[in-house]
Amino acid sequence: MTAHPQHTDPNCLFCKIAAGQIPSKKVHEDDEFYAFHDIHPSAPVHFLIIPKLHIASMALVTLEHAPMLGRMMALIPQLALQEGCRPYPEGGFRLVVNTGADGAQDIHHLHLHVMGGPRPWLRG
Ligand code: DGP
Repeated sequence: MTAHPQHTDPNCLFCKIAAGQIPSKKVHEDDEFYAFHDIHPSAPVHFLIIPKLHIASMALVTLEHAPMLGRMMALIPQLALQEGCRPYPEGGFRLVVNTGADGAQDIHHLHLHVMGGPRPWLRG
């Protein structure tokens, strides 16, 4: 894969995690993406995947980001299996992108929650 120019925010917690300046339990890293365990897991498997490019929120995503975000989505199935989600269709996982204050977004660096593992962690 070719190297991509990266824009990071020195004050952003997740930029610091992706740069290794703050420790995390790494799930995956490549030129463009970093995935790590959520510090407060809500499911037996719960990790976050982020672009290294600093985008503050899903609300700020544009068409320009679409190819990169497509590559990020395409990584998720293999990482979910690697982290212990059971195979589809009996298993699977849930993806969540909290967006803005009304969407309960606490960390302002775009991230996808990947959550799975045997229920009953998820009701309904
Ligand atoms: P939200 O912005 O609401 O989608 O949630 C942010 C998530 O990030 C939350 O589930 C907890 C996680 N988180 C916050 N700070 C840290 C941290 O320093 N390390 C790790 N691994 N996860 C964190």
